[in-house]
Amino acid sequence: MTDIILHHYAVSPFAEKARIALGLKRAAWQSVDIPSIMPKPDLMPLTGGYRKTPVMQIGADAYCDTQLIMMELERRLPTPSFLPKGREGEARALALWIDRSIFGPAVGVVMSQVPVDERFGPAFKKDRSEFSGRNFDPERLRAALPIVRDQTYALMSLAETMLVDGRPFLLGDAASLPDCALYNPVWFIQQQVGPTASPLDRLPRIVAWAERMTAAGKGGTRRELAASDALAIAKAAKPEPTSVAADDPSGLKAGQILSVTPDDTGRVPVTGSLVGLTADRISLARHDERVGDVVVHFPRAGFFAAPAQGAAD
Ligand SMILES: N[C@@H](CCC(=O)N[C@@H](CS)C(=O)NCC(=O)O)C(=O)O
Repeated sequence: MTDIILHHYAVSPFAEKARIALGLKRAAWQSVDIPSIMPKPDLMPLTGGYRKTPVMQIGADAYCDTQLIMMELERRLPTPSFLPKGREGEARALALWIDRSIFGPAVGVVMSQVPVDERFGPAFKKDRSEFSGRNFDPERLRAALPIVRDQTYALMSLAETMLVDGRPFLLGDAASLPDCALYNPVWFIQQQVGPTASPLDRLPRIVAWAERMTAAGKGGTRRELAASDALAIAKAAKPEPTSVAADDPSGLKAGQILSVTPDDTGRVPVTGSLVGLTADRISLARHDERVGDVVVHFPRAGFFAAPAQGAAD
């Protein structure tokens, strides 16, 4: 199989979701270190504008959003599986719920307590204001601590309840998609604030579960790769074949020029020619001088597709 390349940076919690998944699957993967703020000049040729972290590249295919990255990893490395038999929808829905509801307040818990400039650099606040569309103001963040801590507790305690019967992981004996999703905000609080920082001090089962996740996710081998080499790998490769479902209710057709945009943060549209469409994935072909012909894949949940004017590069 062509190598898995993860474009990411160390402190990114969504990247940690992908890294723990690669570890659980004992994958061999290559790591490209990207900036934590814009500009990201060596990522843009590959994604066509998608700026979030992480992005997974395999040859000339770029996979955006961990929702899709996890499913693609599952397809390519089916063992051990992240989708318990007969509970695939449940596993995916729970992971999406965690990503969408727990991550935000957990980030608030971190940002309201750490010295942001010192830890993430002086340009971080401006970048994240643009990224989120909300003013990343330290005073406002500090004032919100009691609220975000309370929300994080209320939401994480639902996961804590799942562990009350003694099961080692959220859906049973093996780590699955929701475990990787929950690891993201728990890891972020632990790394940035402390191993049992509030509200984790009131969630002992989650703290013990996180230790099990860390231990189980140590597999895998990581090799550093220069961004320029990753782009050269894309240029030398051909994208995987894809197809457009003719009966898709959206009415979108192969070859249509579309823009795909995340519905929440980092709303930068990516424009390309529609080459792949399934119930849960949308894929655009693009061309860039530095990478040649590439296909960028997005999940459909949480991404808007709309007809766009102009060329696909
Ligand atoms: N829904 C996305 C969320 C990714 C996300 O928000 N990542 C953060 C870092 S943890 C990000 O992109 N921050 C801005 C940046 O890295 O430029 C996913 O599942 O991958």
